[in-house]
Amino acid sequence: MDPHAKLLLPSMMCADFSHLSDEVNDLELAGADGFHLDLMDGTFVPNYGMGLQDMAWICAHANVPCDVHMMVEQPGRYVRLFTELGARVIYVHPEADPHVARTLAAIRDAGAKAGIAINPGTSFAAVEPVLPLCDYVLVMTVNPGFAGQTWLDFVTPKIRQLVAASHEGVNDYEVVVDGNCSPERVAQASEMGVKGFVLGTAGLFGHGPYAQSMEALRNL
Ligand code: S6P
Ligand code: MG
Repeated sequence: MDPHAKLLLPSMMCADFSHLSDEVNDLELAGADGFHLDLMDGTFVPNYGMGLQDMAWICAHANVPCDVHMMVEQPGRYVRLFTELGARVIYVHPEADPHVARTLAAIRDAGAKAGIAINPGTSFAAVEPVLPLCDYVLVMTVNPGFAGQTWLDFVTPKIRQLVAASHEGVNDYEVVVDGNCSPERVAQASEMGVKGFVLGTAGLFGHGPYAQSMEALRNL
């Protein structure tokens, strides 16, 4: 596989749940590299989603890996639940977990890839100590909880810092961005060295045939 290839990850909270099976098939045929599954508890973020049954169904039926983005308080409680569903990556927010180092180690111990997801207001310095424990770093470019928001420009310098530190010394992780990944933003972030893109309403859903959008994004 091309080491510079992008990871294109449809955000399934944006899918049409009245045709979930077709959505999964169509997105796979269009070249999705994995599915991004958002879990929200109504406390860490002011929204609820996705249903556990829907997440389990997608994990069981998908032919590509599933990544779980836990926007919940004390995410360590649910690591086993999602590794048992077969998640490839489990992302936890350090803002929701006073023992995030322990949780990241538990994710790896359970056989999944460990990820942190970072709120727009959380600095590079705040997560630097735990970067050696991460396989992926998910940079939120919007405040987590909702699709269809605007990219926050003040996050861009932090993306550069995280990319610069990604394969340096004891660090070995890939940077993924989540929130308003439009074709313009994907092109900019890719130029900066970002590997993965969570695709919602800005770049994939509601823009015509998935294969066409995905091919255009991949070739940017
Ligand atoms: C919610 C969640 C995200 C969204 C995605 C939507 O914060 O973590 O994964 O589903 O960001 O993308 P878009 O293009 O609608 O902003
Ligand atoms: Mg997400």
